[in-house]
Amino acid sequence: MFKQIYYVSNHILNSIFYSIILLTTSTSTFPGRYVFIFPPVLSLHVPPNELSKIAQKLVKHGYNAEPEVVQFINTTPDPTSTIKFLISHIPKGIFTLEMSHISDIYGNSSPPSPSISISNDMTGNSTGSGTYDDFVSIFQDRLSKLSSILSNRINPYPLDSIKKNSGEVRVVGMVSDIQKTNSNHVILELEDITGTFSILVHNTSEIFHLTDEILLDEVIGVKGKLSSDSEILFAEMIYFPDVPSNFRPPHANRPVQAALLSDIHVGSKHFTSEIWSDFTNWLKTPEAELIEYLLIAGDLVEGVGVYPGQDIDLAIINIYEQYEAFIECLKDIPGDISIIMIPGNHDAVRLAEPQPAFDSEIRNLLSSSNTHLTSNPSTVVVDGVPILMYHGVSLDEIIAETPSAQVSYEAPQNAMIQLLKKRHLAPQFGSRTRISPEQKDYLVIDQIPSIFHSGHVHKFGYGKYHNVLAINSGCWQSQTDFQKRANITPDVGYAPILDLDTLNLTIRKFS
Ligand code: D5M
Ligand code: FE
Ligand code: ZN
Repeated sequence: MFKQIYYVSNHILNSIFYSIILLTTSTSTFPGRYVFIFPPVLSLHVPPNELSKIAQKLVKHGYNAEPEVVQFINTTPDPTSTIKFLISHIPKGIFTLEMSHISDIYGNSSPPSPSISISNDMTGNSTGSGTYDDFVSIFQDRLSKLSSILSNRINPYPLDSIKKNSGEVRVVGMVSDIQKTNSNHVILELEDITGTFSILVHNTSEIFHLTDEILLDEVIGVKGKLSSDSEILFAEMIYFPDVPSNFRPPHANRPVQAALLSDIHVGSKHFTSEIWSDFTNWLKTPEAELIEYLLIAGDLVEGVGVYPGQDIDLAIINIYEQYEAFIECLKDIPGDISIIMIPGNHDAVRLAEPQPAFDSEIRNLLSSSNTHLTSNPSTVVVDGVPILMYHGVSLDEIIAETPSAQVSYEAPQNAMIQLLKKRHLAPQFGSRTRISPEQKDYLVIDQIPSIFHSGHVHKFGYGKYHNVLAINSGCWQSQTDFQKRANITPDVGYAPILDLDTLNLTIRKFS
């Protein structure tokens, strides 16, 4: 736990007030950043961290642990029992717990949790009232979590003490400004809890291409040399919080499968009901007998009033009737399959992320013995396999702002991989993606998942990054007039089927 003065730059305050404007308006246009000037220094308090409590318990038993292990323990229903279970199974002579040990232990024994556990569900826990303190808390939580990941790797100096050094220094901070100089170098402004510092990335340096990937408000690390007057740092290395390249994704210890879907859009004139029926009929065949889980990453229904003139695209104009029609679609799914669902931007919840899993009226409609509703985002652990579910609204922004041709609607998995590198689901604050101020930042990717599952862009794609499988599962809605005008050809009727024991993917396409 720490209590300290947090230096908040004008940039963050600008974003805060810009976001208040976003949260209190329902316009679908996105004007540029506003400029406000505020005093720089605030006093804040941070609540004790669950993760540090777990780390302390492990230390009491004589063990250290990788941050990912602590995060994993935190996602289990009863962290104290998990710690006892792990300690009783860890081989003699090992005193630092790594994720590989966790996989080995769970590979040989049953996990001490039910086969579905959901972490990070913020439904009913929203604390965001839009006050100034909420905005500061969410930034402070983001900075503290992401800088602790980086600090373990590069052992940085606090930004306010850099000038006392000379030669090589390492720093970690949140990107509060990005400027191109007249000579085409990039100057990044970083800030931490002690102050700010300017970093110059020279256009001839080997790392210059990385500046294309950097977004405002993400947390990065930099190693470099100080200028002779110690006023600026010349970057030689840039570090993202990232997924370690040797990450070993937890897997199930029995043959069992999950189907990953997204963007059903029931209620739209373009919902492809016949293709859906082909899929649900296939679920009843022997080929699908190992499927025990169905995960849906949002946009369950088409919604109402989502964009101007949406009425002409609606087959069902009442939102409750849309959910009733959606439930009829779910009834075609065999009853022994557990269905886990998060909302998307077309669903009947607030647009600002994290999005809670529906109000009570719609929860009552959707609830049944085999359905599980959870917030967007959530990490859902099925048979020991952590699956990060995020609808994917920020993917539009990542695709628009990343110059690389690799990051495009044709390869949505590459935009998802950018989010994994940044360990944050919507890095840029106050831009297109709306973010609700909460005491903690639910959009930080705390626990590294085996699978990262999104939708939203209506394009199918998958790819591995440092052993994490990123999957965007397309949609069940044929091309809308908007998409025709924007030249978007949606990928309809894809059902990626995941083997939870091998983490192999089989693609089923229905038409
Ligand atoms: O989003 C489906 C995809 O289409 C996603 O990439 C956003 C894009 N889209 C859809 N409607 C619009 C409008 N009106 N403006 C800009 N981009 C849009 P979905 O969430 O299913 O609507
Ligand atoms: Fe959608
Ligand atoms: Zn969407």
